[in-house]
Amino acid sequence: MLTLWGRPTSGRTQKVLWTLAEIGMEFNFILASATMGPGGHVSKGNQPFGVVDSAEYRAKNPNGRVPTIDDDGFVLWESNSIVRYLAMQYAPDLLYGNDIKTFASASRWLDWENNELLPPQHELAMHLIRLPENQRDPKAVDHACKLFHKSLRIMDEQLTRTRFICGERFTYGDIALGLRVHRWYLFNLASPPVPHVERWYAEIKTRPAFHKWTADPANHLEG
Ligand SMILES: N[C@@H](CCC(=O)N[C@@H](CS)C(=O)NCC(=O)O)C(=O)O
Repeated sequence: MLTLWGRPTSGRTQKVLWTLAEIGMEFNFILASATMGPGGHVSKGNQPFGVVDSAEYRAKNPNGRVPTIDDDGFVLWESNSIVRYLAMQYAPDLLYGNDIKTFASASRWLDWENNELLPPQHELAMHLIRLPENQRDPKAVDHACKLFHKSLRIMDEQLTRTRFICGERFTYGDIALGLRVHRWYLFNLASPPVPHVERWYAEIKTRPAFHKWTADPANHLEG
């Protein structure tokens, strides 16, 4: 059976959890982190889940980061690569229509999420939730909001033309963006008007797989 190391509050782990839920795969989930634990972030004095500093884990993932998977002896780290591996190995029809151009298009949005949405959203999580209040910086929040708004507008423009981010079918690209947009709306910040993103988000939220790990606000707002 596949084993996943990570934590549900990690956006990168969430990409893998949602993908596994779409595929409908059983797996072992081992909670692992150097920065967060059951009580929240270590900066508030909480104990981390650990595991990532052990020699056994470092032999699998020398970065000591999450997520990592072990699929019957095949070990893989880097969240985007894990999502692409799972899609190709277990659900090419469901996650990219078994079509190379659709695969590449979804891969592009997955990388875009990593490059454009993740960095400002990480800043927001730190300065709104995870850091102790006296270490939070409202300027960092403002700056991150501006960057996130710019990306939301880019998504909105794409979604004026297509039902999902890569066209008329759901792909693994929608998983990465869906997770970030869900977290964004849970932060309850002022948003630019993005009616096509809202229409798409409403549809994404009807997927049963979204409800398995991603929907729960605790996985986004606890820290
Ligand atoms: N590029 C790597 C980055 C991995 C990474 O930085 N993961 C974060 C969680 S989202 C992490 O391990 N944080 C420290 C920890 O939880 O110990 C990936 O996408 O998998």
